Amino acid sequence: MRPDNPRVVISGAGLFTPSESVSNHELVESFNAWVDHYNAKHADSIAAGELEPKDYSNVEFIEKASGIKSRFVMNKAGIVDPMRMLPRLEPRSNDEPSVMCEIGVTAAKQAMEQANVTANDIDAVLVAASNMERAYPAIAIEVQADLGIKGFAFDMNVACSSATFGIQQAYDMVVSGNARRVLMVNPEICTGHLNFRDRDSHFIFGDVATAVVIESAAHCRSDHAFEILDTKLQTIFSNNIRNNFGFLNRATEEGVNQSDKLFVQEGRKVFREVCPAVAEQITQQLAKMKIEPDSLKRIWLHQANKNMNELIARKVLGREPSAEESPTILDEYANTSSAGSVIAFKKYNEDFEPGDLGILSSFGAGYSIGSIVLKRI
Ligand code: CO8
Repeated sequence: MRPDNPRVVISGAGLFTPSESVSNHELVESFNAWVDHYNAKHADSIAAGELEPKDYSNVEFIEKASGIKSRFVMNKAGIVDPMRMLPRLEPRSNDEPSVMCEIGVTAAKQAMEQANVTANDIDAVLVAASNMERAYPAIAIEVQADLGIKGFAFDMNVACSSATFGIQQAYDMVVSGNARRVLMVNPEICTGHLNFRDRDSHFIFGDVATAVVIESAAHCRSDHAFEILDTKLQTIFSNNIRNNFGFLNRATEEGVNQSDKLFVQEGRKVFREVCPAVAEQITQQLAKMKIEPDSLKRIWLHQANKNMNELIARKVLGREPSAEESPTILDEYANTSSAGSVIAFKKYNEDFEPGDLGILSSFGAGYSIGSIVLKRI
């Protein structure tokens, strides 16, 4: 696509998986205990028709609607406690690494090891994620300092597409010569902004961190590199996935702690609008590159919903995708926002031979869609 540019590669990928996980059964048990408590507490208002009773959640529904069986989390006890239903993360002093920095650095070290690079080889750090645990200083600068990297660093947020947008930023920095190598990190603590009391979405997300190193092929010392043949980004404004948490909340006190300050979505609309847009973007991108969809060895899709991924892969390939062609990690990890497609890439690329092609794609709030065509070199 860009014949005059230097060739750029993803030379290493890393993954941090929390040690704790919550099964659908455990999540539903805690949700239903809270429902019983809520309905008993408001029995009079419910009987008077002033308040709707809450409905139970259901393990079978969750697995059928989403494909999710469990999710890794930073703190299980707080989430499954029906009187709390949110993670409990101990406060840290300003002299300790922040939680996002800590898990990001763990993933970053793995990516750097696979890329066969040290801190001195890297010139820029991006932390790209769907939420940041503080406004400033940037988590990326903290990660940079923790790893002893010189140069510059900044945070960016494109919700579920943060990683693919981050890869394109890194690609551009390498092509322009502004950085020899870029470390792009995705610490996603989704349970911190998930409403565990919302029956429609309480099962969707988990926590994780991923990282990749991006550099020119000429500098690459990795025996595990994938050339970035093309990147394509698209955004289309939508309120169907939204979180109104922000620094102005305190200026309108009546809104503080309301449910719109957490993840909210119109899941059906998202499904209907996003799937065709993603399939079309990938199809057009491949056509422009004269790549037959059938010649792709793998599609590493964003991991939001099993049915969504089957539909997108079917539209792109024009036939039923096999489990090897479009792997899922969703059953075990749930939706981990921007990290999902990178987890799929990390876990399912060992069988690639030089010349094999794949596409890594994300989609989510914004709406935002990113697709990166990769070739094993
Ligand atoms: N248990 C039992 N029944 C339920 C439950 C439940 N937990 N939840 C809903 N139901 C019921 C509903 O009440 C409804 O009943 P009825 O038919 O009687 O009205 C029925 O089940 C069907 O409900 P839905 O129509 O909502 O169910 P769907 O089949 O559409 O499945 C999904 C719901 C799984 C949410 C599906 O719509 C979906 O996956 N949509 C796409 C979502 C998506 O991909 N979103 C991307 C968001 S991620 C992103 O962009 C990043 C944001 C930043 C990260 C945030 C971190 C927190």
